Amino acid sequence: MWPSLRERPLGGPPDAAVGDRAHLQGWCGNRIFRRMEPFKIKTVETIPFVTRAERATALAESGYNVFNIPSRLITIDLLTDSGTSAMSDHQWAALMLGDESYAGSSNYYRFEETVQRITGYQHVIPTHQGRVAENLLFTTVVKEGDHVPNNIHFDTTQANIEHNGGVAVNCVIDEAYDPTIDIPFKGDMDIAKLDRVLGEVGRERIPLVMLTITNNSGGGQPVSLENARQVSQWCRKHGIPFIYDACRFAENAYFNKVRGGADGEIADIVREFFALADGCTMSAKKDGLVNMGGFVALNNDELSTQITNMLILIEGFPTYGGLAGRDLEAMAQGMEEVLDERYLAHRIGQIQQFGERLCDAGVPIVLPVGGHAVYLDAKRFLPHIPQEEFPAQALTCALYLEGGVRGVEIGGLMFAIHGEWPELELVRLAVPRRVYTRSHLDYVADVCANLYRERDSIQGLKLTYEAPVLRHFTARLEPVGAT
Ligand code: P61
Repeated sequence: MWPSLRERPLGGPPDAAVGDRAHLQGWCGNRIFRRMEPFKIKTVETIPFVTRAERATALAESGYNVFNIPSRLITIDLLTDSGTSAMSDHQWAALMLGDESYAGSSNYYRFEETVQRITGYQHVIPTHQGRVAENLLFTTVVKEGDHVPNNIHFDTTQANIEHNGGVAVNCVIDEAYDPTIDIPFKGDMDIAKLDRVLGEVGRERIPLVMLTITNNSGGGQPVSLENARQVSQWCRKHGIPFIYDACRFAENAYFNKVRGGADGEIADIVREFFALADGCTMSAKKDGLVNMGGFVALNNDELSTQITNMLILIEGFPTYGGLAGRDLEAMAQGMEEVLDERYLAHRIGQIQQFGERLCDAGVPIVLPVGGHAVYLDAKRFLPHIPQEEFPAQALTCALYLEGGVRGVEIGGLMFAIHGEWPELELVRLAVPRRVYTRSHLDYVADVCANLYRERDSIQGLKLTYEAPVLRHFTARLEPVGAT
């Protein structure tokens, strides 16, 4: 049976130094990393504090779009977990090993060997971030009218597919669209929906199937190993390539260990996942634990050659791909560190606790708590704001005004394109890796709780400017009734 939020196992290896092994495996090992960071802090960065009046001015000047607010005016920045990690001492040391040769940098070979070992894929093509990996893949394989299924496409994959004339189709299980349904693997793909796409457009129109681990747009929810197996079998049966969007592959593997999807070492679970597919795109700004970096990894020789040729055109030579040699070294180190089970136990535990605090205050969030973020459910938080008035964006702005907290809207502003509104109106509070402590997140939970008590005073927004693609980055809005 799936236990209640608080009773849920968080996992984490037993700590031999602390004593009785059986006892530790029972509950103490879990609790250690739930309560305590498995790292010490070597460098600190001062947090900005700004007055409410300054925040109100910043918000109005930003066009009610927190992307336009300078970071010096943000107290706790939960806009994204992407590129915002703190690097370890070993990663900073790795930077000193940078070999900035144009061709054949030794850092590339370490990076290549690391990715090959972790994923099992043969060809490793470095890019400066995830969307370039997507761009390279989709410009090579997607033709006008092609359909690309995914559990839920992230906005950059969707935009890159559409930019090439393709159609991005979301095939996640129905439960993913109900924030109140609490099941362990809410990122799973619905195989019947894959069958439906196949029936409608035919095999020739599906150049690949993607699976996003964890499913960012649906609440950071994990995909089970069993589901990945089913997707793999489906793809093999129909001769369609299977590619992961692997940004949070280690968090996904850890969830499988603690929620009952898989056993063994994290590295082995990761390998088992990757072995089911033909390749992946990766933004290493997440589970690569670096501030910049990404890659495409593939087994197919011909596709890799085509992508490499494209890489030379838009990013750089195949042994650096838009990155400095030192960045490749730090990325290789980060890819190793993220597999540490103690690190993952703390990471997932920290976010789980953050979610529990919000639940205790009655704040509506997406259940279960995902891997890299807590998602506020704006439809339930602000039922008085209709979807056309961007409730999740209104809540994002209100959080900034209330406590200098920056989240990101994942709702109509991001996804209502071509006149269709998404099912979910969420505010994602994404937690950077190894950056904030529990007390920072307690502060954010208090800000959310205060705001929830005053929710009736929050007003909807209307657009005053929108760009044709990925409009949420640069959109400008104003409160309804402002003019
Ligand atoms: C994020 F507001 N994610 O979650 P790149 N796939 C997946 C991602 O989560 C992802 C990429 C591909 C970000 C950054 C971000 O509108 C936004 O390295 C599952 O960012 O190119 C990125 O990787 C792309 C935030 C991206 C946004 C777009 O915060």
